[in-house]
Amino acid sequence: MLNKIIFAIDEVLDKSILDNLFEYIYGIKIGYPLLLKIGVNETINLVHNFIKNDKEIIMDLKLADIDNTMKSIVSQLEFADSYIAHSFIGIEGALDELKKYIDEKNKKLYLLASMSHKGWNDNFYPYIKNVISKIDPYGIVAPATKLQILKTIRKDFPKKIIISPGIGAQGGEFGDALCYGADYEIIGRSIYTSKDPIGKIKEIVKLQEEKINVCKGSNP
Ligand code: NUP
Repeated sequence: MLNKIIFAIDEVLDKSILDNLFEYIYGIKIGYPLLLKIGVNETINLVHNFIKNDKEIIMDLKLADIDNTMKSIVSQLEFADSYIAHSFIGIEGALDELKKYIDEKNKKLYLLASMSHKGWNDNFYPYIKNVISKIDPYGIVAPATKLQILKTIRKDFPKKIIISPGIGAQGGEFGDALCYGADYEIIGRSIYTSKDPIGKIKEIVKLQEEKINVCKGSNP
């Protein structure tokens, strides 16, 4: 079975529901909404089975500050495997030290290359691309709502892991990002607002598989 879903949990949900989704999920992405609603310890309890079984836990706080502040944030969230930071903050005094710190802890850094909302300005992409090339993160976040920019980012960074949000609730179609170069699709509301999250995630996996079968071999 295809295992290409990173589940974005931005709402409090029942631990038993989450545990029932286990086999369909590659990893979990946690951000401010959940951390602020239930706190760090409750969040750890909620995703306990995923931590225990080595599923990737991605902390999406879109770090965008000076090095010292970002390192302090990361040090308080060591249950995570990976951290997402903005690229626009630049290298010296920010991403250089953050990357070093995360490397020392054997954790992973993802940098945002472009965002999924309409107002994000991709005219700055050449600057962002330069920052990403110099920092050399483990992975990149790139939007499923803008498939051409996703394709460009994949071409510019052929070896990086690309994770892609904007599917379902934001309009992207399930499976499209996988065809345009993403390794994983980040999906939140489509699953956790469904009355039948397990039925929904099974349906999503099926749609992803169908899309991949069609685009495989072709060059979108
Ligand atoms: O460009 C981005 N767009 C985006 O939606 C970068 C992100 N990190 N996200 C996050 O992905 C967003 O904060 C949310 O946690 C998730 C998408 O969730 P949903 O729209 O599927 O509910």
